[in-house]
Amino acid sequence: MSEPREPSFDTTIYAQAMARNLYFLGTAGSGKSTMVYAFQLWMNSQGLDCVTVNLDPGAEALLYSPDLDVRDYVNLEEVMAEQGLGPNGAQVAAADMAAMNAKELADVLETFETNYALIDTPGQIELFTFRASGPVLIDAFGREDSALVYLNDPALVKSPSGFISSVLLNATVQFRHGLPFINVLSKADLLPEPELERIVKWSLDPFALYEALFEEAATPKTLLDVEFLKSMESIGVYRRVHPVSSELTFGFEEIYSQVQQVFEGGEDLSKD
Ligand SMILES: Nc1nc2c(ncn2[C@@H]2O[C@H](COP(=O)(O)OP(=O)(O)O)[C@@H](O)[C@H]2O)c(=O)[nH]1
Ligand SMILES: [Mg+2]
Repeated sequence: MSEPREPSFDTTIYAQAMARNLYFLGTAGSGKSTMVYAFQLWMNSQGLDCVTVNLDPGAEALLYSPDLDVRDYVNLEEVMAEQGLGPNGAQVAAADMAAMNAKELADVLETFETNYALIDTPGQIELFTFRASGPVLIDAFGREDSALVYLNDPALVKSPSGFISSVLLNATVQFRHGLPFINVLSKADLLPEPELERIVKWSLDPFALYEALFEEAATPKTLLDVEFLKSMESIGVYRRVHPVSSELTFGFEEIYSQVQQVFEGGEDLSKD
């Protein structure tokens, strides 16, 4: 069994779709697919038009019915059987195959008359972020009209050092994709109110995070965490997190307002 080789992609930029593309990214299980579903319901309840796109060839049971679905182009089971790959190798090969279908997917996306495409990305963040396939799909769908919605998992950000790890990871995602970035704290319903407030405060005030780091433990690693934090702050990737619960439909107004600021400087498309 051999490691799948990354193919070379034609980097010609395809025709751009009209919709604004929101890519939901985050670690496995951070709540991307659930948020795409819940955000679509919320947008529709506000009279806002959107479509959903699934870019995860390995998605098993989705709550929403994607308007555009990569599984119609790439079948993970077939990739495993035909290429003799295990589940991880097949995910990598399938991500590359999704990118090889980028033009076809973009052509379909372009036919939707809608304002927003809510785009669900593969479970494992590295597939969309570190293989060429993510950027290839973003280009095909129209890079100009794109933003990232990054989901920070409460399981990681609830400790001060975990919060730093999450900032490092989302900084990597920001560098890799170079797109406007909306920073979400997902599954906010799982955190008691004081804990939620503490995390939001850390995201607004790095000094509060320094203090919490030293309260947590003062080890040689703490000093490293502080150095990481200082550099993230100085390069401008340290951002406020916006709590969201897909379970309780909480926080979506704020995400939508962030989206509008990214694309319109605040103008509301629903008022057209
Ligand atoms: N309590 C709670 N659970 C959530 C929320 N969003 C997602 N989940 C759960 O988290 C798990 C992973 O969600 P999923 O959307 O599949 O994550 P993905 O891998 O990032 O697409 C599932 O069991 C979801 O039911 C939320 O807002 N609140
Ligand atoms: Mg998912």
